[in-house]
Amino acid sequence: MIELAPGCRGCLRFGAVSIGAKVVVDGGWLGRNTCGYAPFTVDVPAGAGPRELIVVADNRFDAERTPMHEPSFDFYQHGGILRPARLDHLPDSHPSVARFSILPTSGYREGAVEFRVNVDGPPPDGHVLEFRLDGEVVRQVPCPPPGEKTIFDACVRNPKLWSLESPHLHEAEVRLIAPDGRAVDDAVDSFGLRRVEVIGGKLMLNGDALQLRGFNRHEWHPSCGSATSEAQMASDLALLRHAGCNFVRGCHYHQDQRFLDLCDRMGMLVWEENLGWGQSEQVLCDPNFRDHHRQALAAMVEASMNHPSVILWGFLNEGRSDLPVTEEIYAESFQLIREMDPTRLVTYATNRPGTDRYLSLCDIISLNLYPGWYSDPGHPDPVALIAPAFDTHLADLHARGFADKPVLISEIGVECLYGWRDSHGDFFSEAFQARYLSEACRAALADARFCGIAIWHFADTRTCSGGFALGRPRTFNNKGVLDEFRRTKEAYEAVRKVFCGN
Ligand code: ADA
Repeated sequence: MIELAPGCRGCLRFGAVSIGAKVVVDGGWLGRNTCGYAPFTVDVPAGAGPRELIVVADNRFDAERTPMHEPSFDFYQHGGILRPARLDHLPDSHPSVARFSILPTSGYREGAVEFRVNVDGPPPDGHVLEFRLDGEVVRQVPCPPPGEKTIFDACVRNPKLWSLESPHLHEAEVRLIAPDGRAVDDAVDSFGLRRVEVIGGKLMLNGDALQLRGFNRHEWHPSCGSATSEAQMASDLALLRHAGCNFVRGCHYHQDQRFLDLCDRMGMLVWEENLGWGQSEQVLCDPNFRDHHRQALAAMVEASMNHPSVILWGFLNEGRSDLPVTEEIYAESFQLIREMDPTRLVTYATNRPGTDRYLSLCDIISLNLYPGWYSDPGHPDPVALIAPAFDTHLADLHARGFADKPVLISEIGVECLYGWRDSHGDFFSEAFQARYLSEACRAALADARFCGIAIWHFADTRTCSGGFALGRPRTFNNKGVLDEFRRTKEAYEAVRKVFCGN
């Protein structure tokens, strides 16, 4: 049951309901969602007394209704309410703040930021928007009509940079003031003054060269599936930090806002990407899929825009970026992100760099490589293939005119079964994975042409069943350096040594 305060309409804000969701209040259908990881909102009209709220979470795959999800993705897509939901009580006879973003601009060192605000609800009638930075009023402007955006620059009075060593957060607030001087709505968020950019082929944070050391991480734990607790997130982040990481790729979907809050506070950099995993040519060219993809992409950028930890936006992991017919979805996705947020870098992870057609659109080139694991069967020493594979790809990218783009190893890894040892240190053993990842990290970090590495992956996760499972013992993706209970494999310590330089 829900009950709105007298004189209020409601806005239900869902973090994620999977796979598809319908929201019904008092028997009336008010909204739906078709991407199980994307945040969404549902407006609830004013009404007195307790109301029945039903959230129908439908875990069936349906290519028409929920085309973002496919049963063959290499991670288990649970049904249900995965992330927190809340009900905002909004004044029924006044406009309210629908969205607000605050982005550091080129004068970030001096505290320069750009505010953007949208309101919704009834049209304003003498209402004013008041902006505060760290509690001080910086501006008052007439409230725009619903659907129109107010954009303006402001400056933090005592700016402190957000950095890895000192992730300082400032606070922004927007108040909607009625003609009688009462604040009828407000929105508060934290933000960081920092700049991520590419200069001369180098990835830079606040003007300093940045080398990313990190892991890909799925939101998954055996005790709660993808509905992980904040405590679990914090403990995962502590393990990442202990391993010397400054970066996590949130594969392969929208990140939980609580996770991003934790990353903001600890100075952990994040790649956030739209739901996607190896979509085929048919899917990428389907107008229905493209619509859903666009909506989910916009929902991601809108939800996470204020987090200083997010430095990279991504989408369509390992999609068919090697085909001329998929140009539209790649071009429109880059365009949409850059229109919404011109301050961050945009990329996608490719597993076909040699024939990829859209790398010129990327700010950084991201390679998913598995030398010696998915290639060269029977090679006597797969680990010896890593450095030459890196060199070959870099030489190829250079020859194709991409010398000005930083290159990230966005995935590399091998399967390892927790506790498995054999006298040869063979495939699936802890010793093999440790040797392989140690060499991958060494080779990537030693080469200045790479801006970093994100290992595949942090912890073992349940994957889909069916044909795929034959190559996935236990129906798990076992390439974690931790098992699913976060017990460390040998590789965790091996990677830590390289990342921490000891
Ligand atoms: C791909 C994919 C990952 C995972 C990995 C693997 O690179 O992006 O999600 O499936 O391969 O383990 O094979």
